[in-house]
Amino acid sequence: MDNLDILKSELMNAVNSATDLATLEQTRVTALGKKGKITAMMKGLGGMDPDARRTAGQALNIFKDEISTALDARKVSMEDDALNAQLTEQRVDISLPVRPEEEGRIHPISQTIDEMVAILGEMGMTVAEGPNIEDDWHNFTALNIPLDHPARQEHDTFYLPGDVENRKVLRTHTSPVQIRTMMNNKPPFRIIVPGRTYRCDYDATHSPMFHQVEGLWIDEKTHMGHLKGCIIEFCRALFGVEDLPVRFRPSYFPFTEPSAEVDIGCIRENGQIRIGRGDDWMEVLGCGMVNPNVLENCGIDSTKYQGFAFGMGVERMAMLKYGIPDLRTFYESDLRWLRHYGFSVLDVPSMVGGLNR
Ligand code: 2NL
Repeated sequence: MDNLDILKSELMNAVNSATDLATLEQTRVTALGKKGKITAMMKGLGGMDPDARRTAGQALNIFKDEISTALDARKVSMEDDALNAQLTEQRVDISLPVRPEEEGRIHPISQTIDEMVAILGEMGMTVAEGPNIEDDWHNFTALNIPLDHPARQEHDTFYLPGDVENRKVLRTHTSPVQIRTMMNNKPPFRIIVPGRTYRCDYDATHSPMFHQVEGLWIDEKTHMGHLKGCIIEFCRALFGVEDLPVRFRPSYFPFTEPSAEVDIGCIRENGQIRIGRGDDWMEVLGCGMVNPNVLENCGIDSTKYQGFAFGMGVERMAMLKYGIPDLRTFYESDLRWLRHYGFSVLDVPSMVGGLNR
Protein backbone atom coordinates (compact mmCIF):
# COMPACT_ATOMS: atom_id res chain seq x y z
CA MET A 1 0.00 0.00 0.00
CA ASP A 2 2.96 2.33 0.50
CA ASN A 3 3.68 2.19 -3.20
CA LEU A 4 0.12 3.13 -4.24
CA ASP A 5 1.04 6.65 -5.37
CA ILE A 6 3.99 5.39 -7.42
CA LEU A 7 1.87 2.65 -9.00
CA LYS A 8 -0.86 5.19 -9.67
CA SER A 9 1.45 7.54 -11.56
CA GLU A 10 3.01 4.61 -13.42
CA LEU A 11 -0.37 3.30 -14.62
CA MET A 12 -1.74 6.76 -15.45
CA ASN A 13 1.39 7.40 -17.52
CA ALA A 14 0.94 4.11 -19.34
CA VAL A 15 -2.72 4.92 -20.08
CA ASN A 16 -2.00 8.41 -21.38
CA SER A 17 1.03 7.45 -23.45
CA ALA A 18 -0.69 4.48 -25.14
CA THR A 19 -1.12 5.30 -28.83
CA ASP A 20 -2.98 2.20 -29.98
CA LEU A 21 -5.76 0.01 -28.68
CA ALA A 22 -3.48 -3.06 -28.20
CA THR A 23 -1.09 -1.18 -25.87
CA LEU A 24 -4.03 0.24 -23.96
CA GLU A 25 -5.51 -3.25 -23.50
CA GLN A 26 -2.12 -4.43 -22.28
CA THR A 27 -2.15 -1.67 -19.65
CA ARG A 28 -5.66 -2.69 -18.55
CA VAL A 29 -4.54 -6.30 -18.09
CA THR A 30 -1.47 -5.15 -16.15
CA ALA A 31 -3.66 -3.14 -13.77
CA LEU A 32 -6.99 -4.87 -13.52
CA GLY A 33 -6.51 -8.34 -15.09
CA LYS A 34 -6.70 -11.58 -13.06
CA LYS A 35 -2.99 -11.38 -12.42
CA GLY A 36 -2.91 -7.59 -12.48
CA LYS A 37 -1.28 -5.33 -9.93
CA ILE A 38 -4.48 -3.89 -8.45
CA THR A 39 -6.07 -7.34 -8.35
CA ALA A 40 -3.03 -8.62 -6.43
CA MET A 41 -3.31 -5.73 -3.95
CA MET A 42 -7.05 -6.49 -3.51
CA LYS A 43 -6.12 -10.07 -2.66
CA GLY A 44 -3.55 -8.76 -0.14
CA LEU A 45 -6.33 -7.01 1.81
CA GLY A 46 -7.36 -10.40 3.30
CA GLY A 47 -4.28 -10.57 5.54
CA MET A 48 -4.80 -7.13 7.14
CA ASP A 49 -6.44 -6.23 10.40
CA PRO A 50 -10.02 -4.83 10.06
CA ASP A 51 -9.27 -1.08 10.48
CA ALA A 52 -6.31 -1.05 8.13
CA ARG A 53 -8.29 -3.22 5.63
CA ARG A 54 -11.20 -0.72 5.56
CA THR A 55 -8.93 2.27 4.88
CA ALA A 56 -6.80 0.41 2.34
CA GLY A 57 -9.88 -1.14 0.70
CA GLN A 58 -11.52 2.28 0.20
CA ALA A 59 -8.29 3.73 -1.23
CA LEU A 60 -7.89 0.74 -3.56
CA ASN A 61 -11.52 0.96 -4.79
CA ILE A 62 -11.15 4.66 -5.55
CA PHE A 63 -7.86 3.94 -7.32
CA LYS A 64 -9.45 1.09 -9.30
CA ASP A 65 -12.32 3.39 -10.40
CA GLU A 66 -9.88 6.14 -11.43
CA ILE A 67 -7.86 3.73 -13.55
CA SER A 68 -11.01 2.24 -15.13
CA THR A 69 -12.33 5.71 -15.95
CA ALA A 70 -8.96 6.78 -17.40
CA LEU A 71 -8.79 3.61 -19.53
CA ASP A 72 -12.33 4.15 -20.88
CA ALA A 73 -11.67 7.84 -21.62
CA ARG A 74 -8.42 7.02 -23.42
CA LYS A 75 -10.17 4.36 -25.50
CA VAL A 76 -12.94 6.79 -26.56
CA SER A 77 -10.39 9.46 -27.45
CA MET A 78 -8.40 6.95 -29.56
CA GLU A 79 -11.54 5.91 -31.41
CA ASP A 80 -12.38 9.59 -32.02
CA ASP A 81 -8.88 10.20 -33.36
CA ALA A 82 -9.16 7.18 -35.66
CA LEU A 83 -12.55 8.34 -36.98
CA ASN A 84 -11.29 11.89 -37.52
CA ALA A 85 -8.25 10.58 -39.37
CA GLN A 86 -10.50 8.46 -41.57
CA LEU A 87 -12.86 11.38 -42.25
CA THR A 88 -9.94 13.65 -43.17
CA GLU A 89 -8.42 11.03 -45.45
CA GLN A 90 -11.68 10.10 -47.17
CA ARG A 91 -12.87 13.70 -47.46
CA VAL A 92 -15.01 14.49 -50.53
CA ASP A 93 -14.46 17.97 -51.93
CA ILE A 94 -17.98 18.99 -52.85
CA SER A 95 -16.66 22.20 -54.41
CA LEU A 96 -15.20 20.26 -57.38
CA PRO A 97 -16.79 21.29 -60.71
CA VAL A 98 -19.45 18.95 -62.10
CA ARG A 99 -18.30 16.62 -64.85
CA PRO A 100 -18.29 16.83 -67.84
CA GLU A 101 -16.11 19.84 -67.26
CA GLU A 102 -16.70 22.08 -70.29
CA GLU A 103 -15.76 19.18 -72.57
CA GLY A 104 -18.24 19.96 -75.33
CA ARG A 105 -20.20 23.00 -76.37
CA ILE A 106 -23.86 23.44 -77.33
CA HIS A 107 -24.16 24.56 -80.97
CA PRO A 108 -25.75 28.03 -81.35
CA ILE A 109 -28.58 26.47 -83.44
CA SER A 110 -29.49 24.10 -80.60
CA GLN A 111 -29.15 26.89 -78.04
CA THR A 112 -31.41 29.23 -80.06
CA ILE A 113 -34.07 26.51 -80.55
CA ASP A 114 -33.92 25.70 -76.80
CA GLU A 115 -34.42 29.40 -75.99
CA MET A 116 -37.41 29.68 -78.36
CA VAL A 117 -38.95 26.53 -76.85
CA ALA A 118 -38.40 27.91 -73.32
CA ILE A 119 -40.23 31.17 -74.16
CA LEU A 120 -43.14 29.63 -76.09
CA GLY A 121 -43.34 26.71 -73.64
CA GLU A 122 -43.93 29.25 -70.88
CA MET A 123 -46.94 30.49 -72.91
CA GLY A 124 -48.38 26.95 -72.92
CA MET A 125 -47.10 25.58 -76.23
CA THR A 126 -45.60 22.10 -76.59
CA VAL A 127 -43.08 20.80 -79.12
CA ALA A 128 -44.30 18.71 -82.08
CA GLU A 129 -42.08 16.89 -84.58
CA GLY A 130 -42.55 15.05 -87.87
CA PRO A 131 -40.74 13.53 -90.87
CA ASN A 132 -38.18 15.40 -92.96
CA ILE A 133 -39.29 13.51 -96.09
CA GLU A 134 -42.82 14.59 -96.95
CA ASP A 135 -45.43 14.23 -99.65
CA ASP A 136 -46.94 16.95 -101.82
CA TRP A 137 -50.15 17.08 -99.79
CA HIS A 138 -48.60 17.82 -96.36
CA ASN A 139 -45.86 20.13 -97.69
CA PHE A 140 -47.89 22.15 -100.24
CA THR A 141 -51.51 21.28 -101.04
CA ALA A 142 -52.99 21.26 -97.51
CA LEU A 143 -51.27 24.62 -96.93
CA ASN A 144 -53.30 26.24 -99.72
CA ILE A 145 -50.19 26.57 -101.89
CA PRO A 146 -51.38 26.58 -105.54
CA LEU A 147 -50.04 24.07 -108.07
CA ASP A 148 -48.26 26.83 -110.01
CA HIS A 149 -46.60 28.37 -106.91
CA PRO A 150 -42.86 28.99 -107.48
CA ALA A 151 -41.95 27.04 -104.30
CA ARG A 152 -43.19 23.87 -106.02
CA GLN A 153 -40.78 24.31 -108.93
CA GLU A 154 -37.92 21.86 -109.34
CA HIS A 155 -35.31 24.54 -108.79
CA ASP A 156 -36.58 25.50 -105.31
CA THR A 157 -37.49 22.10 -103.90
CA PHE A 158 -35.51 18.87 -103.47
CA TYR A 159 -37.66 16.13 -105.00
CA LEU A 160 -36.82 12.49 -104.41
CA PRO A 161 -36.74 10.19 -107.47
CA GLY A 162 -40.20 8.87 -108.45
CA ASP A 163 -43.12 9.59 -110.75
CA VAL A 164 -44.39 13.17 -110.59
CA GLU A 165 -47.85 12.12 -109.26
CA ASN A 166 -46.66 10.82 -105.88
CA ARG A 167 -43.04 11.86 -105.57
CA LYS A 168 -41.65 12.71 -102.14
CA VAL A 169 -40.02 16.03 -101.17
CA LEU A 170 -37.58 17.14 -98.50
CA ARG A 171 -39.87 19.44 -96.52
CA THR A 172 -39.35 23.09 -97.48
CA HIS A 173 -40.72 24.34 -94.13
CA THR A 174 -41.87 22.72 -90.87
CA SER A 175 -45.56 23.46 -91.62
CA PRO A 176 -46.35 19.83 -92.66
CA VAL A 177 -45.90 18.93 -88.97
CA GLN A 178 -48.75 21.31 -88.07
CA ILE A 179 -50.86 19.79 -90.89
CA ARG A 180 -50.23 16.27 -89.48
CA THR A 181 -51.03 17.43 -85.95
CA MET A 182 -54.31 19.05 -87.04
CA MET A 183 -55.34 16.05 -89.16
CA ASN A 184 -54.63 13.49 -86.43
CA ASN A 185 -55.89 15.34 -83.33
CA LYS A 186 -58.75 17.46 -82.09
CA PRO A 187 -58.47 21.22 -81.44
CA PRO A 188 -57.44 23.27 -79.51
CA PHE A 189 -53.79 23.23 -80.67
CA ARG A 190 -50.85 25.06 -79.13
CA ILE A 191 -47.70 23.71 -80.73
CA ILE A 192 -44.13 24.77 -81.53
CA VAL A 193 -42.40 22.99 -84.39
CA PRO A 194 -38.61 23.24 -84.55
CA GLY A 195 -36.67 21.30 -87.15
CA ARG A 196 -34.55 20.96 -90.28
CA THR A 197 -35.86 22.21 -93.60
CA TYR A 198 -34.47 22.02 -97.14
CA ARG A 199 -34.37 24.27 -100.17
CA CYS A 200 -32.31 24.12 -103.31
CA ASP A 201 -30.33 27.28 -102.66
CA TYR A 202 -26.73 28.01 -101.69
CA ASP A 203 -24.96 31.35 -101.22
CA ALA A 204 -23.76 33.64 -98.40
CA THR A 205 -27.27 33.91 -96.92
CA HIS A 206 -28.85 30.57 -97.99
CA SER A 207 -27.98 26.99 -97.11
CA PRO A 208 -29.64 23.91 -98.71
CA MET A 209 -30.36 22.68 -95.17
CA PHE A 210 -31.48 25.15 -92.54
CA HIS A 211 -33.71 25.30 -89.47
CA GLN A 212 -37.12 26.75 -88.77
CA VAL A 213 -39.29 27.20 -85.75
CA GLU A 214 -43.00 27.53 -86.46
CA GLY A 215 -45.87 27.99 -84.05
CA LEU A 216 -49.57 27.20 -84.32
CA TRP A 217 -52.30 28.31 -81.91
CA ILE A 218 -55.90 27.29 -82.69
CA ASP A 219 -58.90 27.74 -80.39
CA GLU A 220 -62.50 28.94 -80.55
CA LYS A 221 -62.02 32.65 -79.96
CA THR A 222 -58.39 33.28 -80.87
CA HIS A 223 -57.92 36.60 -82.63
CA MET A 224 -55.24 38.92 -84.00
CA GLY A 225 -54.74 40.49 -80.55
CA HIS A 226 -53.48 37.11 -79.32
CA LEU A 227 -51.15 36.87 -82.32
CA LYS A 228 -49.68 40.32 -81.65
CA GLY A 229 -49.32 39.76 -77.90
CA CYS A 230 -47.62 36.40 -78.41
CA ILE A 231 -45.18 37.69 -81.05
CA ILE A 232 -44.30 40.93 -79.24
CA GLU A 233 -43.61 39.07 -75.98
CA PHE A 234 -41.65 36.40 -77.85
CA CYS A 235 -39.35 38.94 -79.57
CA ARG A 236 -38.75 40.88 -76.34
CA ALA A 237 -37.95 37.71 -74.37
CA LEU A 238 -35.68 36.26 -77.08
CA PHE A 239 -33.58 39.42 -77.49
CA GLY A 240 -33.78 40.31 -73.79
CA VAL A 241 -35.01 43.85 -74.41
CA GLU A 242 -38.10 44.76 -72.38
CA ASP A 243 -39.22 47.69 -74.53
CA LEU A 244 -38.02 46.33 -77.90
CA PRO A 245 -39.96 48.05 -80.71
CA VAL A 246 -41.96 45.46 -82.72
CA ARG A 247 -43.74 46.35 -85.98
CA PHE A 248 -46.31 44.34 -87.98
CA ARG A 249 -46.18 45.01 -91.72
CA PRO A 250 -48.94 43.65 -94.03
CA SER A 251 -47.74 40.78 -96.22
CA TYR A 252 -48.97 37.71 -98.04
CA PHE A 253 -48.70 33.95 -97.43
CA PRO A 254 -51.10 31.43 -99.02
CA PHE A 255 -51.60 29.72 -95.62
CA THR A 256 -52.53 32.81 -93.56
CA GLU A 257 -55.05 35.62 -94.04
CA PRO A 258 -54.37 38.32 -93.05
CA SER A 259 -50.59 37.90 -93.05
CA ALA A 260 -47.85 40.08 -91.62
CA GLU A 261 -44.11 40.35 -91.54
CA VAL A 262 -42.60 41.36 -88.24
CA ASP A 263 -39.73 43.83 -87.81
CA ILE A 264 -37.84 44.74 -84.65
CA GLY A 265 -36.05 47.98 -83.81
CA CYS A 266 -32.31 48.19 -84.51
CA ILE A 267 -29.47 50.51 -85.47
CA ARG A 268 -26.87 49.89 -88.15
CA GLU A 269 -23.46 51.16 -87.06
CA ASN A 270 -20.46 50.73 -89.39
CA GLY A 271 -21.74 47.48 -90.87
CA GLN A 272 -22.85 46.10 -87.47
CA ILE A 273 -26.49 45.62 -86.52
CA ARG A 274 -27.48 46.42 -82.92
CA ILE A 275 -30.92 45.09 -81.88
CA GLY A 276 -33.03 46.89 -79.30
CA ARG A 277 -33.39 50.57 -80.12
CA GLY A 278 -32.86 53.07 -82.86
CA ASP A 279 -34.98 54.11 -85.79
CA ASP A 280 -34.10 51.32 -88.20
CA TRP A 281 -36.00 48.04 -88.66
CA MET A 282 -34.94 44.42 -89.10
CA GLU A 283 -37.31 41.75 -90.41
CA VAL A 284 -37.34 38.70 -88.12
CA LEU A 285 -40.41 36.57 -88.79
CA GLY A 286 -43.66 36.01 -90.69
CA CYS A 287 -47.09 35.33 -89.23
CA GLY A 288 -50.83 35.59 -89.72
CA MET A 289 -54.28 34.24 -88.94
CA VAL A 290 -54.51 30.69 -90.28
CA ASN A 291 -56.34 30.64 -93.63
CA PRO A 292 -59.76 28.91 -93.18
CA ASN A 293 -58.96 26.78 -96.26
CA VAL A 294 -56.01 25.24 -94.36
CA LEU A 295 -58.24 24.40 -91.36
CA GLU A 296 -60.90 22.84 -93.63
CA ASN A 297 -58.17 20.85 -95.47
CA CYS A 298 -57.35 19.30 -92.08
CA GLY A 299 -60.98 18.50 -91.23
CA ILE A 300 -61.41 21.38 -88.78
CA ASP A 301 -64.62 23.43 -88.73
CA SER A 302 -63.37 26.92 -89.61
CA THR A 303 -66.64 28.52 -88.47
CA LYS A 304 -65.90 27.27 -84.96
CA TYR A 305 -62.11 27.31 -84.76
CA GLN A 306 -59.58 29.92 -85.74
CA GLY A 307 -56.09 30.92 -84.73
CA PHE A 308 -52.68 32.18 -85.67
CA ALA A 309 -49.42 30.80 -86.97
CA PHE A 310 -45.88 32.09 -87.34
CA GLY A 311 -42.58 30.96 -88.71
CA MET A 312 -38.96 32.03 -88.53
CA GLY A 313 -35.48 30.97 -89.55
CA VAL A 314 -33.33 29.79 -86.64
CA GLU A 315 -29.98 30.62 -88.30
CA ARG A 316 -31.13 34.16 -88.98
CA MET A 317 -32.25 34.66 -85.37
CA ALA A 318 -29.02 33.14 -84.00
CA MET A 319 -26.91 35.40 -86.28
CA LEU A 320 -28.79 38.50 -85.10
CA LYS A 321 -28.78 37.58 -81.41
CA TYR A 322 -25.21 36.31 -81.15
CA GLY A 323 -23.52 38.44 -83.81
CA ILE A 324 -22.48 35.54 -86.05
CA PRO A 325 -21.59 37.12 -89.40
CA ASP A 326 -21.55 34.19 -91.87
CA LEU A 327 -24.32 31.61 -92.31
CA ARG A 328 -22.01 29.00 -93.81
CA THR A 329 -19.91 28.72 -90.63
CA PHE A 330 -22.85 27.02 -88.84
CA TYR A 331 -22.21 23.76 -90.71
CA GLU A 332 -18.40 23.72 -91.02
CA SER A 333 -17.85 21.79 -87.77
CA ASP A 334 -14.86 24.00 -86.97
CA LEU A 335 -14.02 23.37 -83.30
CA ARG A 336 -12.41 26.81 -82.91
CA TRP A 337 -15.70 28.37 -84.11
CA LEU A 338 -17.73 26.15 -81.77
CA ARG A 339 -15.51 27.02 -78.78
CA HIS A 340 -16.05 30.70 -79.56
CA TYR A 341 -19.78 30.74 -80.38
CA GLY A 342 -20.94 27.61 -78.50
CA PHE A 343 -22.65 27.45 -75.13
CA SER A 344 -21.93 25.65 -71.86
CA VAL A 345 -23.71 22.32 -71.41
CA LEU A 346 -24.77 23.59 -67.98
CA ASP A 347 -26.36 26.78 -69.32
CA VAL A 348 -29.81 25.33 -70.01
CA PRO A 349 -32.19 28.04 -71.27
CA SER A 350 -35.15 28.63 -68.96
CA MET A 351 -37.48 31.53 -68.27
CA VAL A 352 -37.00 30.99 -64.52
CA GLY A 353 -33.30 31.88 -64.56
CA GLY A 354 -33.76 34.58 -67.22
CA LEU A 355 -32.70 33.83 -70.78
CA ASN A 356 -30.06 36.51 -71.25
CA ARG A 357 -27.74 36.26 -68.27
C1 2NL B 1 -41.57 32.79 -92.45
C2 2NL B 1 -43.04 32.77 -92.34
C3 2NL B 1 -44.87 31.47 -91.62
C4 2NL B 1 -46.69 30.01 -91.13
C5 2NL B 1 -45.34 30.21 -91.35
C6 2NL B 1 -48.36 28.22 -90.99
C7 2NL B 1 -48.54 26.86 -90.83
C8 2NL B 1 -49.81 26.37 -90.94
C9 2NL B 1 -50.86 27.16 -91.18
C10 2NL B 1 -50.62 28.50 -91.33
CL1 2NL B 1 -50.06 24.69 -90.79
N1 2NL B 1 -49.39 29.01 -91.24
N2 2NL B 1 -47.10 28.72 -90.88
C11 2NL B 1 -47.54 31.09 -91.14
C12 2NL B 1 -47.05 32.36 -91.41
C13 2NL B 1 -45.70 32.56 -91.66
O1 2NL B 1 -43.51 31.58 -91.83
O2 2NL B 1 -41.02 33.79 -92.78
N3 2NL B 1 -40.91 31.69 -92.15
C14 2NL B 1 -39.50 31.59 -92.21
